[in-house]
Amino acid sequence: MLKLYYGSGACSFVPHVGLEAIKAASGEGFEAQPVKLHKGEQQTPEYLALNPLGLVPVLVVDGQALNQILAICDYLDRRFPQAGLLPVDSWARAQAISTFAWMNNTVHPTFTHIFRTQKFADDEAAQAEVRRKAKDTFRAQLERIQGITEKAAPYLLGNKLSFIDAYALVFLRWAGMAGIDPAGLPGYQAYVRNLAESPPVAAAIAREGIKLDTYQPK
Ligand SMILES: N[C@@H](CCC(=O)N[C@@H](CS)C(=O)NCC(=O)O)C(=O)O
Repeated sequence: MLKLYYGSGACSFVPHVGLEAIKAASGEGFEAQPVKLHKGEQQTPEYLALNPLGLVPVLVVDGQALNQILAICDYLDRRFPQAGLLPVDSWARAQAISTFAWMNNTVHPTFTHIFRTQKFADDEAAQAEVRRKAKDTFRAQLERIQGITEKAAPYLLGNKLSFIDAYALVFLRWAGMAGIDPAGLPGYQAYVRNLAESPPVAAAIAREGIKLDTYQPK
């Protein structure tokens, strides 16, 4: 039995898409449990017992909790290889994980500096400076992802949907929330619009109740 704890529009979208692809490829279903991050549900004693870090995602497998996106996705891929969410060839897999790790350990925390700036500075002027610098850095990272999307066919790894496609979609939504106009990243935007029509991605979008266009000028 698989159960995913997710926050709507959060990074947990990455394993969420993976679970939808697994359901389509293998018939293995999952339970999806929303966690309202804006209401602090990730800090309840029940949730902290699952993940003491107070973060989504958590994947519960037969009653045991696993956290960290890379660990969850590696587990899902190894258990359900028929979904093809990561390459089988060792070198191609390592290259995919290289991009995946960069997204998780570099791009994602850059956005955290914009969205949850209070975690990084106490004083308001310092927070404004952290946010400004992180926005510039995030924008440059999105340009790099746009460069990767130029070779998408139609997915980042070729003809198979992978976890890194889902992460790329999450980042473009976050860009809009950070006041970065996705229209300024036209190749990236076109790739994401196309990706959103892939059935596993569309199913995760529908369950989370999110829209692609989040842009608000700031
Ligand atoms: N390194 C963690 C990052 C998880 C993370 O940052 N989750 C965010 C959502 S994108 C979260 O739960 N934030 C809630 C909070 O900060 O209170 C992973 O890979 O799972």
